[in-house]
Amino acid sequence: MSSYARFAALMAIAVTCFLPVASATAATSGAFDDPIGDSLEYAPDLGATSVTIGDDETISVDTRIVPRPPAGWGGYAYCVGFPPFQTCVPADMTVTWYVDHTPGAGNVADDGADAKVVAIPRQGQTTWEGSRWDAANGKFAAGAQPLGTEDPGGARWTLRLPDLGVPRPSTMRVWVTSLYKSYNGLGVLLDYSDKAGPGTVAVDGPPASSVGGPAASPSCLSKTKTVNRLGDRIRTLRRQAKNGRAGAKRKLRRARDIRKRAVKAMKRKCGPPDTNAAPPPTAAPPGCKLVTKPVLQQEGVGIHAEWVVKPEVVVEC
Ligand SMILES: [Ca+2]
Ligand SMILES: [Ca+2]
Repeated sequence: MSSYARFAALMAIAVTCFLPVASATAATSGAFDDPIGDSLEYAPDLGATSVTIGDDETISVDTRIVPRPPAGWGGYAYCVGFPPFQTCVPADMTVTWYVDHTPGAGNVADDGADAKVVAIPRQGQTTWEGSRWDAANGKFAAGAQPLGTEDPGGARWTLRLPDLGVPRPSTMRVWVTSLYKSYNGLGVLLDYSDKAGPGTVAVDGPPASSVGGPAASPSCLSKTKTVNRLGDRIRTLRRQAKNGRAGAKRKLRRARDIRKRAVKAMKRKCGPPDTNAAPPPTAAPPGCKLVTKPVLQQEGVGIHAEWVVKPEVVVEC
């Protein structure tokens, strides 16, 4: 019990230290609070959270956190034996920020969350993951990696709004959950958590269409349409040739030649296609900047290939 008394004293100091951390009062920011002291062991104790939407399309979220024993921030759950013959078991610990920006969409089991950011502290290092709800597959799919940092009193991450699929304007709900799970030395499952929020943050306009960046040129879009139309024709002719329809083979050869030339013309108008499957960059090196540009992309392969022009974040130096 004496250790709890010490925690209570620490907690009082923590409350005094952490409560003044409030959000800036810019138009697009918000904050919500959670008491320090409602999680005294195992799960990291969440405090105040502030959310800031930058003019540069970034969202930054800062949460004050007090790590708790026995594992602190990603340490060991327990050790067996004595050094040097000691075996230590790492704790299974996460802090998850949920973002619900679109009503009626998102994961029902997570209260409608459309995106989330997870920090996984483990033995002195924190792994950061970002993901968005993929309705077609019924699961969160990995997205752009957040730029996460920690300080002695909490954790902070930054992402671009489009990386989380946040439309402008919209009203976001944000909440944080810290979880701790592990078995103790006797094989009993320890399952602890702390929850902060939700808080709401208004994301001001411009409308989503201008977030996508400049539109592709009309001639690029028209060339793309031509190539896709020829693709449709080739698929039809291929079926007809397979069924032995008279003249289909000759027409198919001709359509393929025309499509080849049309693809060349499309690439001239739209610029080189993006063949890089890597996630979009989240930060630009010094002297460069992130810009949103219409980029030619191929969806599907072989005879099912379709060309689309999509806004994409690229590094421009
Ligand atoms: Ca708390
Ligand atoms: Ca939602």
